[in-house]
Amino acid sequence: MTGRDQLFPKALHVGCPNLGDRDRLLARFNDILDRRWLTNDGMYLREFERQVAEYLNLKHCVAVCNATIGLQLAIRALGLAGEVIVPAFTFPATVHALAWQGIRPVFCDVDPATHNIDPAVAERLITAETSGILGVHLWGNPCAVEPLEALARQHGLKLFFDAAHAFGCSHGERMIGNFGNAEVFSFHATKFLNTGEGGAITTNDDGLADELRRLRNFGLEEGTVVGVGTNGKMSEFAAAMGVTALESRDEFVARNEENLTAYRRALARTPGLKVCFQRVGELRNRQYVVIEVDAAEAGKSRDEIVAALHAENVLAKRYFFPGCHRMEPYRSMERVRSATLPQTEQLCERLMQLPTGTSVSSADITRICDFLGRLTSRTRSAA
Ligand code: T4K
Repeated sequence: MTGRDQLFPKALHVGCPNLGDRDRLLARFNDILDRRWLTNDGMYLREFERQVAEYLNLKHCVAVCNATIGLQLAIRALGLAGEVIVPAFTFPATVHALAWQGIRPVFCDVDPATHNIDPAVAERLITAETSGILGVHLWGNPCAVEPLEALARQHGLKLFFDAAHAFGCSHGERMIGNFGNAEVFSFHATKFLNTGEGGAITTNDDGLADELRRLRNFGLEEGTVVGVGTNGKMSEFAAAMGVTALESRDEFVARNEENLTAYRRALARTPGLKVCFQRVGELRNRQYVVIEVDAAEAGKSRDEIVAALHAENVLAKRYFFPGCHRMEPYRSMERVRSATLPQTEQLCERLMQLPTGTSVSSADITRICDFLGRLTSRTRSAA
């Protein structure tokens, strides 16, 4: 550091956890200790799964230790093989889950309006080797679900979604969690609703849910191993955090909405910085404040702005840079080397995320945005 005062003496993080009521959480932790039942299909696990299924209005919630394992279980339970079409504009976990199961990811470009997989491009990527499509509801915005469902039906493909960002979001009349063959949520500490580490697979398919429960628990069915399995279980402590966080979910969303509105207002006159995604008549959790930087207008690149924010202890993120197609082992794969993903490239270069959640106040946002205003106007007046 330079020795001068930073804008924030204590760092402001993207992804600082939202916490439910501490007293109720500690009472539940005590209850778990008193019962001496810490994991393996415990009372809190069952209650968390029941509440999630009820909230999302679906048949089965299979809670797991994280979304990455959840994706792997879904891939295996759906019997995927060969190639799966997936966006490169996502967190590496989405793609690693495929590769971990021996599947070749085929990267599909995204729609710049939603940042999600473009069904028209996906259609052109289907080959005899394709077994499925894995969409990502990035930032909690639903994928183009209906065109993807039509595509999957037409070509006999499995369709499932990485819904890591989309807990509490809806599409049309239905909650995310109900689409495709299965959907996978993350309850990692940085997510809108968290269990420390955690995730869940949701489905309305009874047979698939049974298989997922077996795979999660070493392939055991009523005490007998009936096939290969792994350990994907969620502990009672994580489930109790989930139950407690669910009680505060409306408060979390309200804070995120307020914060987003504050950013929108404060940045309205800052050229080159666009707050993405307007209000829509559907539920959104607003877990991420996504800013698109137009370097020509702002007079500074996205990376320069992020570096300037970091110097002030505002730990903005560059999700998702670089795209998965630019990482090993994917970038050396033949089909990836020849792929062109112009929209993905643009977004990887232009997006940044600013802090939000219950630990961020409107006064914090005013200071961040005033700083951004000064930063960009300084550049413009110097030009
Ligand atoms: N699919 C998608 C689309 C995803 O975005 C993710 C995860 C997954 C699948 C896989 O889900 P899980 O298997 O994790 O359930 C973070 C998270 O670790 C990752 O879960 C998340 N996506 C990704 C978008 O963000 P990093 O590498 O940015 O983590 P890190 O350690 O830099 O933390 C982010 C910020 O949060 C930091 O500024 C510090 C702050 N933070 C973090 C933790 C853990 C806190 O303030 N408190 C905390 O406890 O990946």
